[in-house]
Amino acid sequence: MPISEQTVLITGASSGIGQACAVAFAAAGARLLICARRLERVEALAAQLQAEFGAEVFAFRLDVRDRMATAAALQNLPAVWQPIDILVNNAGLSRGLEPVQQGSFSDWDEMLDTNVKGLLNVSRTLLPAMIARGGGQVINIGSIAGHEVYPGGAVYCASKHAVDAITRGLRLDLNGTGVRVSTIDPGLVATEFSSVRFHGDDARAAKTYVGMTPLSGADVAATVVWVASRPPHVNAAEILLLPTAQASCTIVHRDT
Ligand code: NDP
Ligand code: 8X3
Repeated sequence: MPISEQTVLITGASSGIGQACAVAFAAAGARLLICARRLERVEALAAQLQAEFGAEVFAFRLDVRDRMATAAALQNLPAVWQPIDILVNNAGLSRGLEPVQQGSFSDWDEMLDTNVKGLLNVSRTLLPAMIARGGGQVINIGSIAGHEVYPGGAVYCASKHAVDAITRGLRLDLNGTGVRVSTIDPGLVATEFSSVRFHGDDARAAKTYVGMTPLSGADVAATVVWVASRPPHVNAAEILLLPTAQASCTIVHRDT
């Protein structure tokens, strides 16, 4: 089915990669469900996409950590917004860069509750309907941090290793159902990610991208749309998407 005939749900659409995915899917003609905690941002994005592309967009507030509210919101979507063909599990964050022995329990809870349990909360709610229809697609936004571990990143990396394990486990559990499961695993992407990691210290966040050209949200979004537009018998299961200047989590060439 062409993208223009599909309904796509994107979590974490208020910023960065999720916002860029909304733009890319709207440009491709998809119907869009966009959500995040910052309702005013997703509502403004919906208005922009309607004006720019004539897109049909429904924006709503969702905190993926809240299991009951997530199930209620997704199960009570207006009938015209069912079925959902493609789920982009993008909502996620890092907090802190301290070694484990100095780490913050609340930072750990936030990362694990969002990146791991939040992704499961949304997927668990939407998968039964996809299975019943005999098709659908889950595209997880993993990370290079799901392939490697770096100093100070133990818990964030653990959360993205968990996304990798869940992606592979889902492919086993869903085999034969017609539902495709993919992960797109970016390296450095210039978004609000580092500002969030450093609790709003934007000067420190900016240093993450000094002297190199990171990926943009649009670079990742183009890959998400490419994965979503493969024919039904093709599953682009896993893509590691890096800036050319990045060879590993810690080996990044900088012109400084
Ligand atoms: P941003 O901070 O720009 O965007 C993160 C998005 O996640 C926001 O829309 C935010 O919305 C949403 N979000 C966070 N917590 C929740 C929650 N509890 N419930 C619902 N939505 C939530 O960062 P990115 O765009 O970079 O991050 C998107 C994904 O990409 C994440 O999973 C991240 O781990 C991954 N990633 C990022 C990389 C990078 O270098 N930037 C590299 C590899 C992967 P709101 O605050 O409004 O809820
Ligand atoms: C984000 C990439 O290397 O900052 O997932 O952890 S990294």
